[in-house]
Amino acid sequence: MYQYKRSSELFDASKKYIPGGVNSPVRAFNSVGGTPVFFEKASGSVMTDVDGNDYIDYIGSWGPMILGHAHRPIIDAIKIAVDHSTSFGAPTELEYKIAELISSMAPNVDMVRMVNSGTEACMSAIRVARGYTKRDKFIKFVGCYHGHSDSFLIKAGSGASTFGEPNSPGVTAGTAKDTLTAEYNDLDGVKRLIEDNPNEIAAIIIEPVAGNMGCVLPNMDFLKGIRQLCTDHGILLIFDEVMTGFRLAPGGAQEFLGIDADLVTYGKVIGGGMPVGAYGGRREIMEIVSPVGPVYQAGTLSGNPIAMTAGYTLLRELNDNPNIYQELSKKTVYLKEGLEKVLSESGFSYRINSIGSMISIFFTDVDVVDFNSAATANNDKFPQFFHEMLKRGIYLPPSSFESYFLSNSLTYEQLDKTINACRESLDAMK
Ligand code: KE4
Repeated sequence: MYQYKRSSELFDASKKYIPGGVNSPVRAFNSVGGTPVFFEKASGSVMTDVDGNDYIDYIGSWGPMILGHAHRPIIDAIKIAVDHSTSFGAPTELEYKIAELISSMAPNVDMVRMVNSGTEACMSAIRVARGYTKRDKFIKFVGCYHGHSDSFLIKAGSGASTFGEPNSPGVTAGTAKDTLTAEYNDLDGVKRLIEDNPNEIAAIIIEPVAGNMGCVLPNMDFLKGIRQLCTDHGILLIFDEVMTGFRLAPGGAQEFLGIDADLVTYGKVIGGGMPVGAYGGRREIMEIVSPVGPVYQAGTLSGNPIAMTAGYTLLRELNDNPNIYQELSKKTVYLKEGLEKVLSESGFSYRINSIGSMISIFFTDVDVVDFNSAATANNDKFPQFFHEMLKRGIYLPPSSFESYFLSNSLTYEQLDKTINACRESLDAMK
């Protein structure tokens, strides 16, 4: 039987020095209740907590661990790099090599700038779009999360929506006025915003596959529609691929869905678990970024050699072995079919959305296509399910507004264990 004695002790101790005892809100288990599990180590698809309990991991550090934790080639490469200093604050050959590799993998990315988080990537992309178009406003979608920069905390998804404070204190009215919001998959809503704000909108930023309201798929006519609207109105289409980049395909959602973006933001996989974000796009746009152009953006640790080593090692393996994506997709389909079977026999209302190696279970009887439908699943069923799975050694994201991420280190035996744990958990919930 799982016990969380040491996690509880550490949680109590941490709350004295860290707000909520965590360095990112979703980790506090506010949405599911109970004590967050503190971890000590992980390898492949198994994480071990401070009480010695093992879990099959479906968070993967929120996306980076696409080939599993402590992936040996990454660890070995970092061990070599770290002996040559942990930071130079000056250009290195590796930064050129990873930029060249990203440009070869991602469509429409002639140039890329490294930053240190997905938030930094998205806020920088908005600034570039504003500088390039000389317009102030941008459109985002309710339930999409682009990091915690002020202009995004307007009906944000992910932690903010779970947190119940869609408009975070500290965001000024002056900032909020330039952020327009539409419903995901609602093309008419976007058209109305463009008509109501003629020649004022610099960008539309979107998660091409949403992961911050749970996994929500785009209607392809919607996605093609906003692409066309952007082209017609001189608006830059920004794909926030912090989750989908290098996960759905080597070329991310642009390749997987066949839609061209004007700017793309990255995070998570690109750093192999180290703090890395990036934004990139066509040369004509990216050359307005300092020091070539006037749009300023900078970072002490941007392109950090250890982070670049981890990211480059991972991206090179993904690029050299595209069969990984088929293997990941097969495992995700296998898991989804297994979960469908046990959920369909459980008597509980549910939906499962999945694409590539992203998947989410929603305890609702409506199709989940946007934030409002996702919110119908934010009920007492998910917390019960989460904890029943946790004590059976399955570690899911602690919120119904999150996508699960599969890693290619998952075995079919672990997938079967997950499906069986789901069956037992649903039985225990009756
Ligand atoms: P970071 O600043 O957390 O590296 O990236 C922000 C971000 C931007 N865009 C998308 C699509 C994202 O999913 C994220 C961050 N994702 C969350 C998971 N929902 C990170 C987990 C957390 O906030 O602790």
